[in-house]
Amino acid sequence: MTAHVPEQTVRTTCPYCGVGCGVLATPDGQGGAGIAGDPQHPANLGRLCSKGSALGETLSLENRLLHPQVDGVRQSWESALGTVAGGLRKVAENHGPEAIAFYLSGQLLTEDYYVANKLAKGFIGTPHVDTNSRLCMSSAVAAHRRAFGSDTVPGCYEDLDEADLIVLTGSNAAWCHPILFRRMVDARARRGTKLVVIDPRKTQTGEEADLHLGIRPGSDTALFSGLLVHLADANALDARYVAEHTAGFEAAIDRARLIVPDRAAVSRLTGLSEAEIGAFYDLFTRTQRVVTAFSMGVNQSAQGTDKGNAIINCHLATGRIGRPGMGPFSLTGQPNAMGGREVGGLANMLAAHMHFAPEEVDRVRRFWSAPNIITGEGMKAVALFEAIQRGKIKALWVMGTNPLVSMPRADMIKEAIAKLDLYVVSEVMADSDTARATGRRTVLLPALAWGEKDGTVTNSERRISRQRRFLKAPGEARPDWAVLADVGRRLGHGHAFSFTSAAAVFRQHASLSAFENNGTRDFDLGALADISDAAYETNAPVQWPLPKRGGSKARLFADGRFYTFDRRARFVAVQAPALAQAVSPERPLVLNTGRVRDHWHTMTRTGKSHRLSAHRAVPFVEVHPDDAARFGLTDGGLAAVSTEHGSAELEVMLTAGVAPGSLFMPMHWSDATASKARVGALVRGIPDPVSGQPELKATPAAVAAVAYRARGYLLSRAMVASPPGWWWARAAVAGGWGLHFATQEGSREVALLMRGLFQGCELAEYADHARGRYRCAVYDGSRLVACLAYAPGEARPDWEAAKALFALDAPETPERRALLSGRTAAATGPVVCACHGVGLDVINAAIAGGAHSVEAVGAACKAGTNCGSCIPEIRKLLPDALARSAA
Ligand SMILES: Nc1nc2c(c(=O)[nH]1)N[C@H]1C(S)=C(S)[C@@H](COP(=O)(O)OP(=O)(O)OC[C@H]3O[C@@H](n4cnc5c(=O)[nH]c(N)nc54)[C@H](O)[C@@H]3O)O[C@H]1N2
Ligand SMILES: Nc1nc2c(c(=O)[nH]1)N[C@H]1C(S)=C(S)[C@@H](COP(=O)(O)OP(=O)(O)OC[C@H]3O[C@@H](n4cnc5c(=O)[nH]c(N)nc54)[C@H](O)[C@@H]3O)O[C@H]1N2
Ligand code: SF4
Ligand SMILES: [Mo]
Repeated sequence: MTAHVPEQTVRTTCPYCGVGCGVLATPDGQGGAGIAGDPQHPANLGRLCSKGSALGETLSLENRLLHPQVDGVRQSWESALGTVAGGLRKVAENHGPEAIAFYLSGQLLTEDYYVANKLAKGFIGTPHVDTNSRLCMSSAVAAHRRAFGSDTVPGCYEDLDEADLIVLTGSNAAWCHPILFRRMVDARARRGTKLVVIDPRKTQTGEEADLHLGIRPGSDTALFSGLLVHLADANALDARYVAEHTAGFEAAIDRARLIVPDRAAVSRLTGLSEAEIGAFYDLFTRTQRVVTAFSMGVNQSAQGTDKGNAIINCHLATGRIGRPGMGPFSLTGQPNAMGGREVGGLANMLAAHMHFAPEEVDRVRRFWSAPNIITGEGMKAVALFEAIQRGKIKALWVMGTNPLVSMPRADMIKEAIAKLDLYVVSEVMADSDTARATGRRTVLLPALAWGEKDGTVTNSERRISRQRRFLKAPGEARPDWAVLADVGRRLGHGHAFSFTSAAAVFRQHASLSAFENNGTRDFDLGALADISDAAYETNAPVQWPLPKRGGSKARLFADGRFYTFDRRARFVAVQAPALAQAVSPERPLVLNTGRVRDHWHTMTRTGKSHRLSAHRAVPFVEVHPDDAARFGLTDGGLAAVSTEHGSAELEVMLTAGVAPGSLFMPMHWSDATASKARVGALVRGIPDPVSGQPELKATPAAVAAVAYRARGYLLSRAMVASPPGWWWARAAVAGGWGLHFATQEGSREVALLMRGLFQGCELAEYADHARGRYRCAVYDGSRLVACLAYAPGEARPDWEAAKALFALDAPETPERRALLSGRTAAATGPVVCACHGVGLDVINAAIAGGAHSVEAVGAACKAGTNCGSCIPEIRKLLPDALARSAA
């Protein structure tokens, strides 16, 4: 493919999910850029999902952190880094280096991560370096290490193209790995690949499946133990493979039989019917080319490591690993989750896939010439923040993550941070919840963002791609690696931190991976150890291992040799599922949490895009209609969800997609974007005993309706803070910001408030105070600067039409009237297609008008014709709308 690429276009990599799509960015010279998929990148071959396509809308400098600050006061870098280095030195002197901790992120570039890890573990001498990857894939890492002796993802994306059966468990790939999911759907069209989705919720991914297994939360080990038993009983084992390349089969199968002696036991534990279980087991048994891909429903569990091993056991038992179209496949979440593992960013790793065997510690010590090298594991995220709370840790440096939102028991995290003697945050945004928290001394360090910095990331299939700079550095922001190196020099380690470029850091990282390796470690980038600056600049995406001699490998373990001492893989005897969710009469429901299609995590970046904010504009909780009836909830009304640890107020979304007894809440809203919707505050987070990854998908919870007098929205050009005591949620809209609110105030008070807020502007008002109704439009000359609607009751007024008028800037008279009357012709319904802004009503109208396929809908109204992320939703609408129009 040699499509014309303009000269100023830069090849880079999407900063969102672990699919790792290639992006072509063409700067517009004014701080923005045109964005397109890179047809040459093997992960996406030119495609981008809704989030990737909207990257250009997230580049504004609004709310960016652009200058260093100490205790809220702007400082020079010199002074701020003096405070950091001085503070670290003081804590180390008074309390020992182990009183210092780093909390890093799978969104840092490998180069940033490498320098942070080296500084902390080699030179400051603290083992307490953990990362948000603890919350993300540390159970997959632990399962890999138990089974393979190394943290190796054996397969590659082509295996998804070549599989005949893809089992997705604990993964909503249609929304969370959309471009990979499209490859799976393509495989189905091309070769009839079957798709089995295992998830207590019926997500968009489940909607697309040939078989959806709505298992009871946490029961994956029972299902896969049952599968192992079935494979044995059906004579479907690869006995030769098991004998020659593995160990521990007997113990594993004995345990599996103990957990699930028969099909009825599987049914009892998983809540599935024996027919459903039989259908899955038969499919798995008779299909040779099977990929079992897993994600957070497996990892974010108090039993996540066992879940991973229960899956891997079935692949080892059938020898379905390391060959085309088959294997267990951990889908990594963050763009550089894999890179973090490579540098050793987790508290139980040292560096370059080495751990704490004495010879490994010695090897890294010699390579780094590190005087203070640590000799054992540090505390993992949950324990680490508990130690801060107990006063054991005195200094914390947070980089590239927003733990006040994303950590379990997040209210405790806030209290803990307040106790720190030194709290350092490296951030791109000034208003993240974590950047707004304070310790006794707080230092904010501005980081360069995507598009402004250079480095590498590694995706789910071990492919290293370059992120390249295409924008000028704004304000005083700097690359994270350079700031860390600066602090290393200030602490007296000039020789070890003399890096002058990202390329120089990368070379050292690659050299360490190859140092005294000789094939003993899976992670080896020897071929890149001497890469020149020029080659680093132009390097094409490449998969590891990449040893000095011998090329890159798409798949590992093809020879049946693993990284254990006897080169055999290990079966693991897993524990019975821990299903006691401890629901009680006070908290009778199980709260599941996760993601939506168009937002990324705590929304610091996707929250800037009005297209991405349109799909789900308010924080919500999914409730089954039976539970809604039981607890007196209505669709679209507000409800309080509470757990032992905290509470939130959210809009109720009724759906049969969640099972009765379960709730689902997205993780995206923070104190910066909603009054009370931080997921982390509610979640219990019991850690898995092996990996330390906290359970984020099953917390006992209660739900109750919350009544406000009225609801409404405010659209404004500049951000307006909600008055205290109101329920609110903010979303970007075309031309400004939108606020959905609920309040106990009456319409008269709200009218007064608007007049006060917009003094000096002209207010056009419609008021019917007797019926508690109020609307107003605020003009500055001919320019519409704000508009508000307020109506009694619990239904959220639809703002789609007002949003369309607001986007116009200076509306004409008919539109001005429409704003006040609330009657507008062009109702479109909630947005389904983010790329073209096509609403539900428009799509339903197209279907009613004869568009009876996804393609026909696209031809009629453009929905689904750009990135395709909404195609599963459109497909779901087809039968519904057709049935309705037939009725
Ligand atoms: N749009 C979008 N995409 C993203 C991200 C984002 O923020 N937004 N984040 C990225 C990151 S970092 C990650 S980690 C990935 C996460 O990607 P996914 O893991 O696909 O996403 P989640 O929504 O967290 O959880 C997946 C599913 O696990 C199910 N689940 C819950 N409990 C169980 C259980 O006991 N067993 C099983 N089998 N399933 C269960 C949930 O119902 C949920 O549908 O997404 C990445 N991609
Ligand atoms: N309840 C619940 N909690 C969860 C999850 C869940 O499913 N349920 N999922 C968990 C998972 S899998 C994950 S991965 C985490 C994600 O949770 P977080 O990591 O907390 O989420 P982000 O919003 O991605 O935070 C990244 C931060 O880094 C900043 N940033 C962006 N680029 C840079 C940079 O180059 N340098 C620096 N220094 N900063 C930068 C962003 O502005 C943002 O504030 O959440 C976890 N928490
Ligand atoms: S699938 Fe979407 S979010 Fe993930 S890397 Fe590709 S474009 Fe980015
Ligand atoms: Mo993640």
